[in-house]
Amino acid sequence: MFREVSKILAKSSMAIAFTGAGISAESGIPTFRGKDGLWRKYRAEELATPEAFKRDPKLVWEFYKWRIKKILEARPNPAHIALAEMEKMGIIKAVITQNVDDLHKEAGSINVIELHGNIFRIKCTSCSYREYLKETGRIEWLLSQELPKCPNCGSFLRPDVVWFGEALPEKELTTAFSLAKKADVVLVVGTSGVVYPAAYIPYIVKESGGIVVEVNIEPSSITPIADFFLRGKAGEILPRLVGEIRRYLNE
Ligand code: BV8
Ligand code: ZN
Repeated sequence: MFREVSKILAKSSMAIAFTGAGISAESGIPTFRGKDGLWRKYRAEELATPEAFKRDPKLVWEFYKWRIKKILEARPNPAHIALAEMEKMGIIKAVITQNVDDLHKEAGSINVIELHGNIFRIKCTSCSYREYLKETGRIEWLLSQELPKCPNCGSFLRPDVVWFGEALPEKELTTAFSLAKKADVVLVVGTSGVVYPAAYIPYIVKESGGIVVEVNIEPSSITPIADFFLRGKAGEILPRLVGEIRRYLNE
């Protein structure tokens, strides 16, 4: 199975990756629906919504500050690094991710499409103010705030991520869908495939005649349409794939 998948990836002309929370699990970041996917007694779905923010912005900010701190302690794991390798080898043309943890870019991936935003970006709830905290160096400031306010207009700031019930960013979504239409292979890594419209990506590849390769520790909603299901941890499977591809290319 590994050899066959490596050959398919090595010979592909337009392979893309589609990733979810599972690819960051081995970096110590809790997934959404796994057993560790809880924060206090809440599920992310209850807190990652505009209604929750309206009702209790302090609680929602506590949740996001907790996640920022977890992500700051995290490093890209061998799975993120393997995908960056595959991009360098000219195999993976883009990583389309549902994750907001910045770890694909930290691992060296260049062409990363963030469908659900980025936890290190904040935006104003009223004016167009937006800030990437890693650029402005204000992460510590943010973590010290109970209710961060816009420096422009004084309104509440919020994480620049897509909450449930909110539309995905137009540009990223259209780019992701058009890449999926052209892709001859999609490497689906660490996603339960339940969140839409992101979860359409593998279906679009399939419908356009592409091959679906899934890497997950257990079957997901995508598995029924997967041509190959590599069961296991992404941090173990992806580096093995890179090794196999290297061997195949050097034959
Ligand atoms: C929209 C950012 C419309 C925030 C996220 C009913 C009511 C209300 C809404 C809906 C509904 N039915 C459908 C919807 C739509 C809704 C949706 O799909 N809900 C689902 C839950 C049913 N979608 C939306 O609301 C979207 N917006 O539809 O708007 C609209 C349109 C136009 C105009 C206005 C409005 C917005 C969805 C985006 C939500 N934001 N994140 C934040 O992060 O704080 S989603 C969140 O879930 C994360 O992005 C996460 O990545 C994503 C998906 O989850 P997964 O990544 O798959 O993670 P999960 O934990 O589920 O799975 C982990 C997998 O990894 C597992 O399979 C596990 O086995 C595997 N794994 C674990 N360890 C490993 C591993 N695999 C490999 N190796 C390992 N080591
Ligand atoms: Zn403002």
